[in-house]
Parts: sequence; C-alpha cells; structure tokens
Amino acid sequence: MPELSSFSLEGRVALITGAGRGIGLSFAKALSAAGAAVVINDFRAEPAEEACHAIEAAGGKARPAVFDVTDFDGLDAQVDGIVRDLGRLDILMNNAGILIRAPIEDHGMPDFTRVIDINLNAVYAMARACARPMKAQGRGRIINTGSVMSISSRPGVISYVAAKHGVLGLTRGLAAELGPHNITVNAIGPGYILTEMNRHVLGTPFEQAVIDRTPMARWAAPEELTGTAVFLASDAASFVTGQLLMVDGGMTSNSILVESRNLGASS
Ligand code: NAP
Ligand code: GCO
Repeated sequence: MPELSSFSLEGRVALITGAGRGIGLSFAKALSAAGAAVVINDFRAEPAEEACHAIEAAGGKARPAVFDVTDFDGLDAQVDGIVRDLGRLDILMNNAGILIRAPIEDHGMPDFTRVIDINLNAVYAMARACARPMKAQGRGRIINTGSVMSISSRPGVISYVAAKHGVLGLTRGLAAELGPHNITVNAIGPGYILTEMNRHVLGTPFEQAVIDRTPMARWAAPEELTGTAVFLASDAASFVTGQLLMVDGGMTSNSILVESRNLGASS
C-alpha cells in the first residue's frame, strides 16, 4: 500500500500547457494544492497571469509561461527558462488543445493541420523538450490529455479524432522510450466536460445525446479529472506507464444508449 504521503507533490515543479482556463486550469490548481509549484502555459498573457494570481491567492506558487505550443523551435528555450527559474521540472501536463467541428467537405488542410499541430505534434515536441531535464534528474512524469476520441469517434470532428488517437500512440511510444530513464508517460481520457470547448453544443440535442450515452447520465466538471492527474503525477503511480486512464462516466465502456437500460434484463 502506498503511504498517503506518496500522493504529495511537495517540492515538485509542474508545467501545464493550455492552463489559462478550463481543464488545464483545474489541473494546475489541483497540482498546486497537492504541493507542486506550477508553471501556467497559455497562448495569451492575460489568462496565464490571472490563473497565477488565483493560485497564489490560494497559497500556491505559480509562474506564467506565455507561448504557443506549436512554436516548435522555441520550446527548448522555454523549458530551459523554467528550469533556470524554478531549479527543476518534474511534471509535464500536455493539455493545450483545440477542436474544429466541421464535416470533411468543409474541413480543408489548413484546419486539419492546425488541429494536428496543437493536439498531437505539440504533445511530442513538448515531451521531447521536457524529457531533457527529466532525464538529467533521473525522474519525470508526462501526462497527456487524451479523450473518448482516443478510442472512439463521431462524425464532424475528424482531425480531433485523428489527433487524440495519435495521443494514445504517442503515450505508449514515449513510455517505451523514456521508461528506462524513470520517466512515466500516461494519458487521461476525459469524457464530456463542461468547458468553453463545448459551449456551442450546450442547449442543442447533442447535450442530451451525451447524457444518454453516459452511464453516469451527465456531463462532468473539470475538477472531476483532477484526482487522476494528481495520482499520475505522484510517487503513488511510480510503476504506472503507457496507460490511457478514462475518466468518462463510463461512456466508452457502454455499448448502448443509457436510456435503453430502462428495458432491463428482458431486452
Ligand atoms: P478550452 O477551455 O478551450 O481550453 C484550451 C486551452 O488551451 C485554452 O487555455 C487555450 O488558450 C489553450 N491553447 C489552445 N491553443 C494553444 C496553443 N497553441 N498554445 C498554448 N495554449 C493553447 O478547452 P478544454 O475543454 O479545457 O480542453 C483542454 C484539453 O482537454 C484539450 O486537449 C481537449 O482536447 C481536452 N479534452 C476536453 C474535453 C471536454 O469535454 N472539454 C474532453 C476530452 C478532452 P486560449 O484561451 O488563449 O485560446
Ligand atoms: C465533441 C466534443 C468532444 C469532447 C471531448 C470528448 O464535439 O464531440 O467536443 O470532442 O470535447 O474530447 O472526450
């Protein structure tokens, strides 16, 4: 049995991408509450700085890191700056992501490539940049944000589905490559979470369709993902690597619409 203290992140430094809002901000707050100093990456300065103020007001330590995760040539310098300022880097949460909803006839190569760049290529580029200091420390945790779309699909989000399936492949490939350096690599697979990303489908029949397909019969709040993140970041998960841990209210374990459960065992 792991000691309760093995879930502590005291003394650790964590970088969370896309942490100015939504799921990334919840991850950052939770890692901070568990004891880590957190580096808040975002595209834009304002949300990154606001997130840092909120975490510091709650007694945590936070530093903004404003950069685009697809600025591939600049990532090593960003990571070096974090290590210079905070002394180390223990945890990378690859969370930044976008979604473009469109049927394939309206989803041309610029949009497809943009989604793959942010949601997949940047996951590799960030992992590669952060693996350098983690290898030197002899320890590291990389946690990627997958999705139900890492192992399933639906029409209208094809580049997202391709990217998130790729995130699962990268998670396994990086785990194989970095395991000998005591760096674990895992992914969290959220179900449908109430964030800005899904604002456009709320109030449409899609909102209810998600509920009908989810055994827990509801959408989730970002905070419901954070226990899994703290676990995977901690010493308690020291021998867990290459895994996609679904936090989806049972959606991907369920083959039929939940409303059919009312038919009971007779069906
Ligand atoms: P969100 O509220 O839209 O947040 C996405 C964050 O990523 C924003 O802070 C955004 O910054 C940042 N970002 C986007 N492009 C970036 C870039 N190139 N460089 C740096 N930061 C960038 O979405 P979310 O729902 O929290 O999603 C977070 C992650 O969870 C994504 O990987 C998403 O695919 C995944 N996910 C979400 C759900 C869900 O149901 N919501 C389910 C499964 C997985 P700006 O605000 O500056 O644009
Ligand atoms: C959609 C949703 C999803 C989710 C999420 C599910 O339009 O189907 O936005 O893609 O955000 O990734 O896990």
